[in-house]
Amino acid sequence: MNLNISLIGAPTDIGAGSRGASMGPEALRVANIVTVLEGLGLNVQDRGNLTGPHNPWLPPVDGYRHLQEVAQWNQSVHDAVYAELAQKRLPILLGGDHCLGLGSISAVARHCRATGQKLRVLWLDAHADFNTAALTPSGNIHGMPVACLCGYGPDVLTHIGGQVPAIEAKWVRQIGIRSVDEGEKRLVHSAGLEVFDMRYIDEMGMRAAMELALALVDANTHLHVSFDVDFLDPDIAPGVGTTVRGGPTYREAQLCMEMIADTGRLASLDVMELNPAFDVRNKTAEVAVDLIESLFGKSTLMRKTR
Ligand code: 4U7
Ligand code: MN
Ligand code: MN
Ligand code: MN
Repeated sequence: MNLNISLIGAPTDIGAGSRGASMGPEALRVANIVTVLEGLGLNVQDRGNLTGPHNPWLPPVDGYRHLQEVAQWNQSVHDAVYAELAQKRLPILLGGDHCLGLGSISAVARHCRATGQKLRVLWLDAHADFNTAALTPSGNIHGMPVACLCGYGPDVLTHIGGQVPAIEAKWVRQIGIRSVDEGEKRLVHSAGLEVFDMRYIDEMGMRAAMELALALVDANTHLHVSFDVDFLDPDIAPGVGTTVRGGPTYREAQLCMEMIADTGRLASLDVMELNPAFDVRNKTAEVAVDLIESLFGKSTLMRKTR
C-alpha cells in the first residue's frame, strides 16, 4: 500500500438535508486521525481545508438544492484529489457531506484512465445515493453522487472528471444499504448496481459479502472506499444527519475494514457525512477513526508482530 497519505478537509454541508457536516473535518482531527495514522508507520500530510461557497440554505430548484454551489465544491475536491494522486499520494477526503464523493471519485477515475488501472469503488452507506432530479424526494444532492458518477445527472455534475460517465455501474459495490427510495430502487436495478444490503449481510454475514465485493481485485486495481459514516448502526454512530437503524455493528464494521486492508489495494478514501452537531462527545468521530485505523492495516500489523 501507498504509505504517503494526504488529508484534504472539505468543510461543507452544501448537499445535505441538515446542517453540520461542515464540522466533520475538524472533528476527525480532534479525534486524532493524524497521530493514529502516523502510529501505523504512515507518512501523513494534512493539507488543511478547501474553501467554497457558503450554504445559502435554499429550497430545491428543478429537483436540486444548491446545484451551482455543489458543482463548485466538487470541482475543487476533484482538483485537490487529482493533484494528490498525480503526486503518487493516497488522498483521504474528510467530509463534508456525501455529494463530494462525486468530485473525489471522478478524480480517481481520471487518474485510473491515465495510469491504466482498473477501478473498484466500495460504497459503504445506509443509502444507495442513486437519486436523480426526477426521483429525489428531497432535492438534496448528497442522495445523488453515485447516479451522477454513472452519468445520470445534470451536465455541471456529470462532466467534472472530464469524461461522461465518469465510472461504470459495474465497478461499484454497495455495502450496508438499508434505505432506498422507491424510484431510486428502480434505477439501481436497471443500472445494474451490485448491492450487498443489510438483508444480505444478515443472512450471509459480513465475511461473505466482503469476499464477493472484493472478488477480482488484483495487483492492477485501484481500490477506492467511500465511507458514509451513516453506514454504521446509530447505536455506535449517532453523529450523522441521516441515521437509519439496523446497520453494521462495531465488530461487523471492523471486519469489513480489515478485509479491505488485507487486499493491500486501498488507494483513496472518503470519510463523509460525519455531523458533530448530532454527536455525543465526539464519539462517532472516534469510532470512525478507529475503523480507519483498521482500514489501513492495524490488525495486519498485529498479526505480523504476534
Ligand atoms: B447520504 C434520501 F430521501 N434518499 O435522497 C434523499 F431518504 O449521503 C437520503 O447517503 C439521502 O447520507 C442520504 O434525500 C444521502 C432520503
Ligand atoms: Mn451517502
Ligand atoms: Mn448515507
Ligand atoms: Mn447522510
